[in-house]
Amino acid sequence: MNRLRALTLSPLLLFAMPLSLAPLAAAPPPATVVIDLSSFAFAPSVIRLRAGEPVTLRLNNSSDSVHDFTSRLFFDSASAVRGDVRRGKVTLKGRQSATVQLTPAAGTYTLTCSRFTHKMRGMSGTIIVE
Ligand SMILES: [Cu+2]
Repeated sequence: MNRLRALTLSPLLLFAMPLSLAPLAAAPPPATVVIDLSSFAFAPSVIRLRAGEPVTLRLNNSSDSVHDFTSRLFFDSASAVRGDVRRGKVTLKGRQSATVQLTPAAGTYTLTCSRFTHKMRGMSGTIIVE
């Protein structure tokens, strides 16, 4: 209570108050997981998600080359998939980003880039949903 009173009495801290109180006032937004695609890696290469909980995947291609985020079983078993997923694959041109929203199903899925030789050069990973 004293702390709150101090906040309201100080113009400087008052300015900062909406930020500090925001987590209490608003419902938590759907989780967002950011995955970086580069030549030749996924970062993180192990992606952990919660089964049955909606999640937003933010895919960023930080390279100048085309890469894709391919996990056929992962996308096929997920529900409420929104985004540019085609046959288990999201393709990103150089420096392009994409957002996919879905509700994942429990399982362990292989993640790869399907571009020629990219998997053997390091573009593979695992999606663990539990
Ligand atoms: Cu690639």
